[in-house]
Amino acid sequence: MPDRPTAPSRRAILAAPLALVACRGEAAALAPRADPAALKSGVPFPVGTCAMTGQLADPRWVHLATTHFSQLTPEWEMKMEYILGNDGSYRFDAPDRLAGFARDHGLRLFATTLVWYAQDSAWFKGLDRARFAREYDRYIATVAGRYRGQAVGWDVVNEAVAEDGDGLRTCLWSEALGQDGYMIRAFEQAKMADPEAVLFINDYNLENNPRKGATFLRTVERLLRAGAPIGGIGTQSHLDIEIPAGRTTAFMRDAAAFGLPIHVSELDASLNGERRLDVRSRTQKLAQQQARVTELAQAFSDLPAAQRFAFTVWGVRDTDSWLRRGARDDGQDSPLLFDAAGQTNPMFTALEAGFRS
Ligand code: 9MR
Repeated sequence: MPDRPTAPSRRAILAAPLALVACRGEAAALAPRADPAALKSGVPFPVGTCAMTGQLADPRWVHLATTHFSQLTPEWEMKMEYILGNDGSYRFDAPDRLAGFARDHGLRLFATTLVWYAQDSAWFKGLDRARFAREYDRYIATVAGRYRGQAVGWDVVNEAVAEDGDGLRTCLWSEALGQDGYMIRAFEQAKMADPEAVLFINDYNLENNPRKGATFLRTVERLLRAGAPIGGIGTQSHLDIEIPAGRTTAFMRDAAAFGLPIHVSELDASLNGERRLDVRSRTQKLAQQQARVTELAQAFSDLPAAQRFAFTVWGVRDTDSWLRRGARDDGQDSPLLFDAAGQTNPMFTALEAGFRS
């Protein structure tokens, strides 16, 4: 049997959630389910979520995370902001706990992130050129090396493309080591530190903004040509539910052309768009969210088996989401699979439908 199903038609993409509703009845399809079958069961690729140590003592979170998911990404405690102190010291207590939790519960560990424009360091800024490069290498070698044999993959470079998709971001790392240079170097160092891990370049808005998606893929091509050992493509998929049908499928097709494994690395789908005057009902927005999530899951499921690295949802319950913290939190947004009480949202059913179609 071929492992590559034929690509779904645009009509099938549009019809999928509707068909589901027709089959099961609208109320049944959308009603919260307290104890649904495990999301990961019967899905032929790892289904991930993210975690922070603060959640490990919450039995409801642990139940949901270990029942429905088979892979875990530390949400922030394996990043430089946690590991590297202002004096250049390293700390690994929290990331080690998360790695231990994954191991103890039979979950694959995926690690993020080694180099990110958004996380630089006052300590690095004080170093002369030669020391900067040495410490950059040492950071990657130490951190990636520590989880060698545990982490199946790393986001080596995160969010390198400019917000509007016009070129690359300038950051502490690019200024010291060159625009492509800092990325190539990071991949080379990570490869030496953990030769078995799949090394990802990861970014967001790649489907939401086709210009950014194209710049990202051109960057991947250029870095591969320069010899960077990129092993996979990460598309975060913080979905804009307003994008037209077909856009996510188109990006997935373009990304798949490299033949590399693909990771949907941080799916969430906020109900809050940019519209200034939005009179749509919550039901309408949820339907739009479901359609886009089903499309993404279907586009991923349609990849050749060897390219389906994992599909990760960025949090468990709505209230676990970064979108429900601080100034962003409107108390209403529902960007994830489970509500605050741990019952399924319609998005759960939409994801199931995409995985199984
Ligand atoms: O959800 C993450 C949040 O808890 C952290 O405070 C923040 C900074 O580390 O990162 C958030 O995750 C981001 C991810 O690492 C990269 N893409 C965007 C995510 C949401 O901001």
